[in-house]
Amino acid sequence: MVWHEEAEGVVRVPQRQELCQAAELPDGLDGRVNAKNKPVYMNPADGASKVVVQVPKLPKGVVWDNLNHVVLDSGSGLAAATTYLITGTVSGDVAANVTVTLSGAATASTTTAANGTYSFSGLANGSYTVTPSNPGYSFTPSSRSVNISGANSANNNFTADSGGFVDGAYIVVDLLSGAVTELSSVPADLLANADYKTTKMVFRRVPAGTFTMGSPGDEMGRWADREFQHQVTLTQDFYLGVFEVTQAQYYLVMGTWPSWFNNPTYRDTRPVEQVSWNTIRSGTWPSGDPGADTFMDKLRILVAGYLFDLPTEAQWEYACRAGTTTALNSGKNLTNTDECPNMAEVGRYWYNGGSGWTQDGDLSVATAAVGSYLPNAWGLYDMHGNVGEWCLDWFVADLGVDPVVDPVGGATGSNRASRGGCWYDNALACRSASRPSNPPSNSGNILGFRAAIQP
Ligand SMILES: [Ca+2]
Repeated sequence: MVWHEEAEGVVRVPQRQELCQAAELPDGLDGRVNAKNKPVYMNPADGASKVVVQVPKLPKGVVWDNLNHVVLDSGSGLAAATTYLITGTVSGDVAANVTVTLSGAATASTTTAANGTYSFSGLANGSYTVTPSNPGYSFTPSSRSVNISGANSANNNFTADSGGFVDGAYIVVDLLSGAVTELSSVPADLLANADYKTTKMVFRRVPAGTFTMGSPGDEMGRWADREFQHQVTLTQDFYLGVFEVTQAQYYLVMGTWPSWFNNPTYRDTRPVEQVSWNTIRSGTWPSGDPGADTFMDKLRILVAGYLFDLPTEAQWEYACRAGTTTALNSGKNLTNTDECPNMAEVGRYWYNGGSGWTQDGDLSVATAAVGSYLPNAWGLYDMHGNVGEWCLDWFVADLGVDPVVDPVGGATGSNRASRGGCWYDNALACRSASRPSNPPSNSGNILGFRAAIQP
């Protein structure tokens, strides 16, 4: 008697029917049971070849589990099952793409499927802990202890709670009056009303949380010596502009039009560029307020009571990713390091208008009007491409692999981090993990910024 077994001692028969007992299944055959309770084994690579066999009773010691798999145990007299499954579901405010980690007798990590299900297989008897995590969400229970002792463990379920974050919390600053409006959801006319790109600034609350900064070793186009993956915990909520700061917004704060792409017909909703770190922030960092007469200093004076500043580099990547672990915050990876249709969806870069750049050009070339491409899951636009975005940090190439809390960059340095790539870049430079930097006095037409409100 030969059983079709997988490595973990589980026979997969996807209907709760009786088990084929005597058939030896050729390699590569998958099984199902037809309406007459007869299993039909069909080679997925060759739908025409099938084998029909008889269905006897389940023998002693063979049981169905909750996944309609047949499990052999030691009482069967057959091959003993030596490994097991832990399965469950995440539901509530988020289900798909939640990270679930396993610790204890073995360690592993997976992500939930579109319907929230997850599974760990190949587990020996022992004690395990299962913990879900997703930026911005809490889970009930926060973890589960699972003891595996001769059987699979199913229904290890969790409920996710956004804490209201899905509905968001927004701050709208009116640059003409200095008035601030706090909203529980994004303005319905965010894209249709040009005020939000000219006379007002819209900030979204970004929740405290933990994420993996850097790129996996197999990410196409990665910068291997400066994208080491490491866990970053941000302990405090902050706010981040949903758009890059535009030329009109910059004018209302600073009274100047410094940008290279300065055609008056198109300039208002374009991101400001040719602005150095020293001009917009200056002062000292990793601690200290913006310098006098910088953009951030003047904005703090115009709108009192809020700590307007640049984001730290870790805040920037956390917000850019919005829970994704892929090269782009759409959940997609690159298909080509240079010209890539997935990049073309999420921002202006060389191959969807950048290469046609002229100083007097319209919005179809060089920089795009902010908000012209798909936002990420947290409603932030142009994190990929358009203009590179200054961050607070002194740039440090090697951020290491150890977990860190509220990182603020190097104590000193020669360059400040400037993230996200720009209209002049190819796709690889615009990835979530890509880490350009520039001297703080640089003010090229590829560099702009996005304002944050620090806690
Ligand atoms: Ca950008």
